[in-house]
Amino acid sequence: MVSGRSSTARRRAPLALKILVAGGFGVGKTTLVGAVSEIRPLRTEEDLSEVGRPVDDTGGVEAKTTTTVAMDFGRITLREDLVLYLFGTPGQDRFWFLWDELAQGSLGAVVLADTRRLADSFAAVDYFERRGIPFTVAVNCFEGTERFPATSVRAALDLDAGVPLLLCDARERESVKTVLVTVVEHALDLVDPGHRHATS
Ligand SMILES: Nc1nc2c(ncn2[C@@H]2O[C@H](COP(=O)(O)OP(=O)(O)OP(=O)(O)O)[C@@H](O)[C@H]2O)c(=O)[nH]1
Ligand SMILES: [Mg+2]
Repeated sequence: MVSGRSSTARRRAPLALKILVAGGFGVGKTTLVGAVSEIRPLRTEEDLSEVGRPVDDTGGVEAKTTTTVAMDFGRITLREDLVLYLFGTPGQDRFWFLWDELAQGSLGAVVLADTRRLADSFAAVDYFERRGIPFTVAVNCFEGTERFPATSVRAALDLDAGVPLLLCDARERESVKTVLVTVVEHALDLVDPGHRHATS
């Protein structure tokens, strides 16, 4: 039987997966989405104002002048039949109410971490653990910061043995792509242990 246009189109449609990019305030989420997105990333940056000072914890990132107030959005084609839609979460506590909405339908998540302020990533790790959303931790290596062995970071974050942890530079496309491939592989391993490696 000759297949119609719609079935051909269906066959060719790439697999689209939703990935969250989470982590504490100023850890590099917006930077990460911008580094890999092949479309102009949607950003929702607002100035960090004096009004927000009492509620926004800017300790350690005093040079930061803006913050994400809703989400970042970007897209990357990992392979011709595999597209990722990236949703960056806002980093500050006052935006927690948005997370459940953003997390809906996501395959997995990256938790970005900064070793100078690891505790800022605890909430994101807890969030994904509680909801059973597969996640990978990526330590964003800012220049001049001390490098800690992966085992210490794992212990500090109290990660389960199966959770991948890797180092990255959120500004570097290739580095971020490696993180995203790890997220997808890990998530697919959990949801479908028999899957053929979708990103290889
Ligand atoms: N040196 C260095 N600077 C970085 C890196 N990643 C991000 N930055 C800088 O750190 C600052 C914070 O980055 P953002 O990407 O806005 O962080 P964020 O996690 O989106 O912040 P919020 O949305 O406010 O929580 C920006 O000034 C970036 O240019 C990095 O890997 N190395
Ligand atoms: Mg941001």
